[in-house]
Amino acid sequence: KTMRPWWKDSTVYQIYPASFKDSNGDGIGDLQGIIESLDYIKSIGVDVIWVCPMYDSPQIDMGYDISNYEAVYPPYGTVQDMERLISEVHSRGMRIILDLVVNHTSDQHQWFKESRSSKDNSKRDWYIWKPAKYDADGNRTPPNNWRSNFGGSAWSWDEQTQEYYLHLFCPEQPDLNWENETTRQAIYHSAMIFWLEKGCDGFRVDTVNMYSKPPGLPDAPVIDPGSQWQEAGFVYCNGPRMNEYLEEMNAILARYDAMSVGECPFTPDMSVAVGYVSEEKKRLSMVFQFDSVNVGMGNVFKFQTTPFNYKLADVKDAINRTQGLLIGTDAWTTSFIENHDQARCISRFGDDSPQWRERSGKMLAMLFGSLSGTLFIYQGQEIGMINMPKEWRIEDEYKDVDSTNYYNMVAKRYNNDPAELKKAHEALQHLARDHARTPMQWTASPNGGFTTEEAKPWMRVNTSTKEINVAQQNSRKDSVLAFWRRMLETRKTYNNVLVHGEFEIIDKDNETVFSLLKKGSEGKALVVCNFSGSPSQVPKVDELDKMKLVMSNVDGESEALRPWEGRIYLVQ
Ligand code: TEU
Ligand code: CA
Repeated sequence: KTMRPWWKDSTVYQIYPASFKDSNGDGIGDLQGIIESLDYIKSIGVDVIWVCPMYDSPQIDMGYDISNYEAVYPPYGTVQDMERLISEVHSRGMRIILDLVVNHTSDQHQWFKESRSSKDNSKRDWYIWKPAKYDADGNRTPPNNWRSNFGGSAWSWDEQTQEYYLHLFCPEQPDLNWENETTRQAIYHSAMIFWLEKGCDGFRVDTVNMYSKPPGLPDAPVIDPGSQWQEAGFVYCNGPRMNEYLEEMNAILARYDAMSVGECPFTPDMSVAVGYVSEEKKRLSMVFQFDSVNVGMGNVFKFQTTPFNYKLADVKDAINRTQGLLIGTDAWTTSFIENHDQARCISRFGDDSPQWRERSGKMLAMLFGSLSGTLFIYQGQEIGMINMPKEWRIEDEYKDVDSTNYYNMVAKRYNNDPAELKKAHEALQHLARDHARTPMQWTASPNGGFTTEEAKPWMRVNTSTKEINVAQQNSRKDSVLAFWRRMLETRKTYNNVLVHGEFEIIDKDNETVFSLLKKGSEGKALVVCNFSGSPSQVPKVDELDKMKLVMSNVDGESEALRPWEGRIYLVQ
């Protein structure tokens, strides 16, 4: 057997600590809750867990605003609990990766407090400070027109020192200045080495391609003439020093045989992505590209879209691009369709009505479980959790700053115009990050077994927990959970085809059936997925008669594909 890095053949299970399992009845998930659930996680058949930020934080952006890399957010537990979690994961033969959030810190981090204290503080240059500009009327304006990811200008004015600082996300998330060598070393020691020394096996690297900013911080092209602030992702991502920074980080990770998976938005140029994950270049183990999860999102604002306005061809193109990264290169990639920033895939790409939600969920499991690269699944995806009920209120049942900022922006911009507000609400019902963040559904009881029945969960439990929950699915052979377990076994059995095979779309113009071939060193697979609520035909494939059906999400034989049916055929 060839020596392959351990992370290539792994499946990763992502945990969102606030919403996974509350062990002490305060309504907030915690590390002890994760520890108590490790046998369940192991039973799914995954190899690695990824824990979203559990660091100390004011929680403006759910822990992606870190005030101390070397401490745990007290409601989640302590550093000692993390040490226990790491050793409990290892003793079960699994690995654990943490979130590395180092494009920015919280404004409550000691580093930023010092940086903002005066212009001549020794940490002033650890963040990105610029003087104001003035328009023709003498009004103060930010250094450029960049829009923050959560709306508004990406710059905030600091009264005390009379300069602007950059924040690509919330004002409470100031961007670190990676050009400062001392800052980089501090980041590496506090955010990486501290946890690697404790035994963590690598990192999911947040916004990995934003650290190096373009020289001169040029304006973004105007695509939203109605606003001062413009989407600037294509301007500030993948700056000139990215490769250098990644090589520095990788040198540290290599000492610990640790993996890295970098989040890589705004990277349409595949050669840039390949440059990050080429084995020879030694920069990152793999990246998350956004092609698939962005399907159906608007260009100016991601929420500016009509729900379901995408075509199956868009999904095919997206997967074709990201799988294509492996062809003829020494690169590695990922397969995923959910995470804590995305709505539930059944509600977006399947059919979440009671009639079809399990079947379409299994079909999506089959599609993404058949792609090459390291597979990532998000908590609740394995039981087919769906979006929050439509009638939930933006005012209090949606919690994410991304959702509420967008809704408030629309209200202001269109003077509370009911038609515009309705459109925004519908987009949020479809795409908000909140849908992924409702508590994990363990049982059929009103709080879903996430916390005690007396407790008030920090976010309301989806009422679907009555029908969609771990307890019920554990005892059913035909559940989504049972299907995922079989899928992950099949992925291991046919590893050379499903994990490492070469991807090819066939019957590309078919508007209802997604058909793909995977060619591995020891065989070939045909995967067909019927993306519709009506019967469809299996495409004509040369060797179909020689292939054997290894998996289907519908019982019994049938020539035609039944609604939302998926099948995997194999020749060896
Ligand atoms: O996300 C970064 C990112 O590029 C997005 O997908 C982001 O969610 C979107 O632009 C919001 O409209 C990462 C984290 O995954 C996310 O949860 C954090 O909010 C963000 O970084 C800031 O740390
Ligand atoms: Ca708790």
